[in-house]
Amino acid sequence: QLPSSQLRAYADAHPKPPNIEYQYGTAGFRTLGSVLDSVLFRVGVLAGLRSKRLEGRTVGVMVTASHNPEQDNGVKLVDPRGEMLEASWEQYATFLANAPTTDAFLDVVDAVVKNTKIDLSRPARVVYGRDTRPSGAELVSALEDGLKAIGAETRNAGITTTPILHYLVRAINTKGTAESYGEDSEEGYYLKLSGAFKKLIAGKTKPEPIVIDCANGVGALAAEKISQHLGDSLPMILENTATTTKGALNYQCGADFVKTGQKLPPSLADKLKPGQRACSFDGDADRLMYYYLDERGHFQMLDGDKIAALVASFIVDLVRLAGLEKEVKVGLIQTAYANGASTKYLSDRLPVKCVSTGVKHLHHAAEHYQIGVYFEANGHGTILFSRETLEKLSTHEPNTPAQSTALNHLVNLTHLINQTVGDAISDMLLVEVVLTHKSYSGAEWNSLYTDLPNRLVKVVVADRNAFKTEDAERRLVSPAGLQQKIDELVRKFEGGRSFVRPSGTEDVVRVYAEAAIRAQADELAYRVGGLVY
Ligand code: 16G
Ligand code: ZN
Repeated sequence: QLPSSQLRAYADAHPKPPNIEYQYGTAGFRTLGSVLDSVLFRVGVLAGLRSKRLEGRTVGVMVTASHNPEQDNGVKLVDPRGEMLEASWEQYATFLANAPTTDAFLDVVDAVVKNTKIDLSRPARVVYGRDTRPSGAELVSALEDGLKAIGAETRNAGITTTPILHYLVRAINTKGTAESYGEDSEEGYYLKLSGAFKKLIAGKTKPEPIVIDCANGVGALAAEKISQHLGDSLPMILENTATTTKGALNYQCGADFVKTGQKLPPSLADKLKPGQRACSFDGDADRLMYYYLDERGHFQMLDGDKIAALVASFIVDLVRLAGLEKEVKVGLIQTAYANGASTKYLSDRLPVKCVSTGVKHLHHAAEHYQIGVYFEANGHGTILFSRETLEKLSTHEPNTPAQSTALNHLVNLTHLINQTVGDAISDMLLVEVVLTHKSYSGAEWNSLYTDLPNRLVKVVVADRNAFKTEDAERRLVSPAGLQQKIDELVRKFEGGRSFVRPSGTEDVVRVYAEAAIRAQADELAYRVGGLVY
């Protein structure tokens, strides 16, 4: 039986504002922090229900709006293995958030319980964390009310990165089992990653210091801690660490700023020496962008596609060197935003698949390989090792010292990589390992392939829901006739490629175009934009 008088009393304290329609989308709920109180309360209740449905396994709640402006906030749920909330539950989240009154809300709770056959006598366990946003503390107390209302056992992970929260969820649920993911504490995370990193670079030339733009967000705190664990095995220079300065979060810095503007954060302009490696995290440290200034002082960006090219090739080589290429198939997952040059480069080395935008699509597709690598061009990505692969790596008998070394590296990589979700810190350490092993500078890494010039524009349209896509968002099925017009236009541009899709996070339609030369990519984007408008 639901504790309905208790639920009602708490719910009355967190009324839904009228005239706002919330949606649990690709990135959970995300909007202005000032209108999220009722949503956080209701997400607390939902998290409790989700855990009860999963027989008391711990679920996670992360309060963040990632790379969005500081006044925004958001919330998303994490399932017990550390992956995103099962897609079929997104609609329950949306229904709950939009119930106009307490009565309506209680009705939706009842419906969810019936629909998903929840045994309410089961325990509920929830771990939660938040980023550094000023609205975070109050939103967390609304969340806590929801968790109390449903009677959940809770654990507060405090101010932490999104990937650390995902790590904790998995570590808590695998504690004491054969699949233990590590100590279920933030310290456990730092120990796991730094330990694996040190083993992977043992005996190699120590990397030069790396400059890290922490986006003035929670990544600054985590980078500081991992840096203490790494000591001189990876010297770091931390920039944009003003986590308590109002208005600083993601402002003119961070991975999204760099990727969208294809430029350096102004705050780094005087600090980077030519050739020096630098990278940016986003506001919750789950995206990573690398870059450097070339000898002429020009900005050179190494985005998620370049990271994929670097690390996927490295893994393919290690699997071959370990003598496992027949048993362990490595695959790569991209989205339509992947630069065409990266797809070409990677297709020569391993199977490449294209899926719709959004981590859940990439993650699920990657699970179909023994080792599945996925990266979005925006810098979010990770590598998944299937259960059999982990077992094979731990039991395989190498025939030669070279095989043994490669096998050891693979095993250590499974500890270095945060397999629950993209993780700026873990991905940065992974990149540093590969660069160290290959003795690559940024320029050598960059020369693996040359990006095709590309342009992304947003177009405000009357109704973005009128735009429907197929073929992993690469073609439009509606509005009728539009795709043919795009095709005709694209044919006129050498190396041209363009696609149109409705955004899942903003009320706009996005147009992507690439072509053999810069001016043509720009022109194609604007002309396709003209067709859409
Ligand atoms: C969200 C997604 C990201 C995707 C982006 C696309 C997650 C955790 N994040 O940030 O993967 O690239 O949305 O935004 O799924 P758009 O639909 O507005 O282009
Ligand atoms: Zn993020």
